[in-house]
Amino acid sequence: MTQTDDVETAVTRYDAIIIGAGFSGMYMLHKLRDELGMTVRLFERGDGVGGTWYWNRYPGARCDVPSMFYSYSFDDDLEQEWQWTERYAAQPEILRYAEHVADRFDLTKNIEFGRLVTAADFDDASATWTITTDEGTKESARYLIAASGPLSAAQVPRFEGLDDFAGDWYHTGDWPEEQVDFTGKRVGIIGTGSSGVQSIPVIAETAEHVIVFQRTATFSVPAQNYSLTAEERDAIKKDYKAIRASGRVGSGSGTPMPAPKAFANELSPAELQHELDAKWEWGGPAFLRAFKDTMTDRKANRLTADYVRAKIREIVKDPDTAELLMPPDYPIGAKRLPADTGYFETFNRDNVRLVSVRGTPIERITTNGIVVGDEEYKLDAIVFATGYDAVTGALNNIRIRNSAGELLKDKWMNGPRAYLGVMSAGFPNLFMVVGPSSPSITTNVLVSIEQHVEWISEYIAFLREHGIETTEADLTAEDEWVEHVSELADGTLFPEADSWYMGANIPGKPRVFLAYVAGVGTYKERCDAVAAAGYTGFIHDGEPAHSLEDVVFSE
Ligand code: N01
Repeated sequence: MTQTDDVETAVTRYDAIIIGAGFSGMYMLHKLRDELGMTVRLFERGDGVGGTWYWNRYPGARCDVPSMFYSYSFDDDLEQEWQWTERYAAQPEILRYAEHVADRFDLTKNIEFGRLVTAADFDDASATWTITTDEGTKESARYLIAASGPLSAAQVPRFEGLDDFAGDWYHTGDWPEEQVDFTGKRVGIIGTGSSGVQSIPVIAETAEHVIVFQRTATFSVPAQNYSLTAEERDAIKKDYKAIRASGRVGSGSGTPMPAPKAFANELSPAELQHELDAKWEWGGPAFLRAFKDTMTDRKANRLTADYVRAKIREIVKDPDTAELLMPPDYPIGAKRLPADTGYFETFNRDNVRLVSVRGTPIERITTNGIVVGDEEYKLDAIVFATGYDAVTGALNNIRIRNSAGELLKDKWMNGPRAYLGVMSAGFPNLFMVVGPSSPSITTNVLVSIEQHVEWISEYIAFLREHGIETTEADLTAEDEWVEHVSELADGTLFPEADSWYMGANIPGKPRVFLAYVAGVGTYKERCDAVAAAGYTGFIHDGEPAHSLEDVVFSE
């Protein structure tokens, strides 16, 4: 039932409020409203659906998971009717897909666009969350679902003088809706992660001059993108369920791709070369699966990294530029590996210059451009491809407070803590989709989103059926989960790089690995076992849901 309370500030009560109309929020809305018959309101700061694909309109933006699998699987008709045109769709096509889904399931009637949720407060007595929006309006619900996205809080470094810059500046993750024309302009691009790697080659095609300010040289592999034929699409669609399922088993990322055949030390030099060549030709993140131990063994990883370094030397004609582009000695893949189209080749263009800001950081921004060391680089526009306050940023930007007045942000001061990555102890009835310490960011996120949404909505159905008003994570279960997630990460090379996976890109952010790395299949088994045992590790209306002894996390 939806009702309006007759209180000072009108508060509309829903069964659930969802924050964010990206792929997580849209599916959650569909599930709760259409399958559980709940009253639901979704708040979205943008003026349309699509989440990350709404904001990331920068030139060259496209996914790095094959689109046939970077798409929902929950509806047979939807998956059969949509015709992806490229192996890796570009942003406009992915956004059209999100809009199509919104139309198909009539989602927008329950979405308030252009409304930023600024605060959320839980009241124990009524077991409700009340959210406040940037317009000062308040609405409440039994459940609050944070579908605010792991990569949505854009990070613009606070360079002195930015406000004085006379040209235009942009962040790749907050790109304007209207087309930006760089024709005839001198463009400075800061950042060489995935967004920089995708945008630099495309911007260089029209700009008069591009200056790339690189702090850490990146590894990158060719996406090997191509147009899909009807035959290719049909072949997958004929067997869609089984092919998708093959990507979800065991330690999978959720994307069907060729499995590594062997550990690196089991292969001869010729076999090593052959495996790396094959994965380079295959394209994209599969490159990290040349060997079974690429992400766990330093030697296997170095072989993989050196292969890319050799490719850079081969592609980039000017030896000094090639040396500057050489990634330093962090494990390949420990920072998210970009998939590019002509990235290294772009540095052979006459209108592209690479400036290393590793030893000599950007000093300040002036009216005319960027100052590094003694030189002022004159620019008409600056593109910040400087990334995100990942995973926790969007949540921490909302003042989330429990009945005792404690803030989630304070609880997470030394790193995020969440049981199964879905709920944080002390914050009842607040579910997170692809939250910290879930597989999300290291997987095909669409697969992780579907699993989370389905698990959470089944849990909510269970709570409603059993007349349970509040659920919250048990602190012991949460501690054990966080420790388990951290042990898994410590068994890999991920913690060895200063990456956003580790929170290392944000000054002052605690260094904690933000994801569960044992794969979507194993994670799903864990979540399903918890559900089957009666939601062990959660507290229902103040009572433990089940004995914690039923939950075993260690392998
Ligand atoms: O951000 P990043 P991103 N001075 O954090 C540099 C997803 N994504 O937006 O490495 C100078 O990776 C920073 O330097 P350093 C994907 O998961 C996917 O590119 O910290 N430089 C780095 O080079 C990805 O991983 C796709 O030393 C500064 C860059 O900015 C995630 O989003 C496409 C600086 C930031 O790289 C984030 O990628 C795009 C400073 N003060 C994004 N501060 C697909 O392909 C930062 N940098 C699907």
